[in-house]
Amino acid sequence: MTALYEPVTHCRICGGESFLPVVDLGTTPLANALVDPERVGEPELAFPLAAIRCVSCGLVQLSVVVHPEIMFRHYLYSSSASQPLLAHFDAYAEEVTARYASPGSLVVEVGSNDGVLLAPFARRQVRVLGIEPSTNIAAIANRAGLETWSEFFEPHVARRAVRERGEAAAVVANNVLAHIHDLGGVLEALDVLLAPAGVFVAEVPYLADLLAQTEFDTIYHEHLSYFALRPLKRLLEQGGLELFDVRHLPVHGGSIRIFAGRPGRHQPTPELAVALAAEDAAGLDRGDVYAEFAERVVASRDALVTLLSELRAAGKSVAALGATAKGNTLLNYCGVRSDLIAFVADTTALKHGRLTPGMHIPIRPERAILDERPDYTLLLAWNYAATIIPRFAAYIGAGGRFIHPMPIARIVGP
Ligand code: DWN
Ligand code: ZN
Repeated sequence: MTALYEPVTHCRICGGESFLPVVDLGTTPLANALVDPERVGEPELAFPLAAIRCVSCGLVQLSVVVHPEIMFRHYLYSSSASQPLLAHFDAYAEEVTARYASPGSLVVEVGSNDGVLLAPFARRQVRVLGIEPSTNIAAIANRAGLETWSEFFEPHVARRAVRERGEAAAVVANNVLAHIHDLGGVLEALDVLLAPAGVFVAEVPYLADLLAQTEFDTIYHEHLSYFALRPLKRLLEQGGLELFDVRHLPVHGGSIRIFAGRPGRHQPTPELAVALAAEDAAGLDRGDVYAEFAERVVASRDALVTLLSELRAAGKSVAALGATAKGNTLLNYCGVRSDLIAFVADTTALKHGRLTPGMHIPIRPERAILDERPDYTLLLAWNYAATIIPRFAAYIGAGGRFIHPMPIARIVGP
């Protein structure tokens, strides 16, 4: 791929060439391309942001693929900045170790970010290796003693891992399958890397939740695919793996953790059959389900813009919490600039002092909410509302209120 982006002409799972529209969010900058204030006059890269659905296998996907080197070589999202993820990944490592690994066996993580999951595996005496294309983020993991190769997960990287470290008892991949265009290459690499009884464990945001909760903000250029179980099952089978278990999790607005292995190695669970039946019943193959989703997206945008405009007219101050990737879809699609939101607070040091892409709202440390006490705070990290709101009891006690934007903007609080 040499151009900055390419249109999708063939489905990345089944090769189908026929697509139906799902939703069109306009042309937006990259969700994690935060702007240096000194370069604010320079043009920003912006790309079409629309989701389409493959008529043949049902995979919902973006209509374009932006070159991964542009999006992922230097990255500003660090998993460890989100405190609730630490407990999530500790429990994850516990489960995978108990079921599939033992002290000394190898666990490889694809898209291992700053090592937030490698660390709890390492604490359980498992040998770990991270594969993470972002050089700046991989360096954080390496500094912490968690060996991480700054690479995309490709067959030649898997061959090197086997040569140098041996076959893997488990390969884990969290919130990364959606970022990868060449899924066939991932399956090929897994075939190289997994031991005969090895297990592939992946977490992906679940399409059924995205649709049911109108989570349109989770659509951005990094997320090329929006997975349901049926297309995933097909993808795995094409690559010589069998889906044998699944768990539905609340993380990131609703995700699934899937388990796959070589055919016949692991008994398919009753939970998988139940989840597949529930998915079939949800109508993910029905056009009206998507048409109604697209209508709710417009209504959600209008409700947010109306609420923020009314608050401004009433002289209220408004900030936001969480300089999230999804927040930048929301702000750009809704056209929310610094006249409506004064600043965005975030725990990630790498993001401080920069401006949000497109809308150019300044990003400040999280304590700015407590220092400035805006009348209202828009939760751009709404997926963490259950932990953020109690942490800000003092802010609420002093009269501050949060706005939850999903599925439709509403003021939350006592
Ligand atoms: O797939 C992806 C997901 C998993 O993570 C990526 N492509 C990028 C990223 O998406 P996101 O930025 O929408 O994810 P989060 O996890 O909602 O980001 C949380 C952001 O909010 C971080 O920048 C940290 C910040 N934060 C905060 O300021 N206070 C988070 C919490 C929990 C908090 O209390
Ligand atoms: Zn397809």
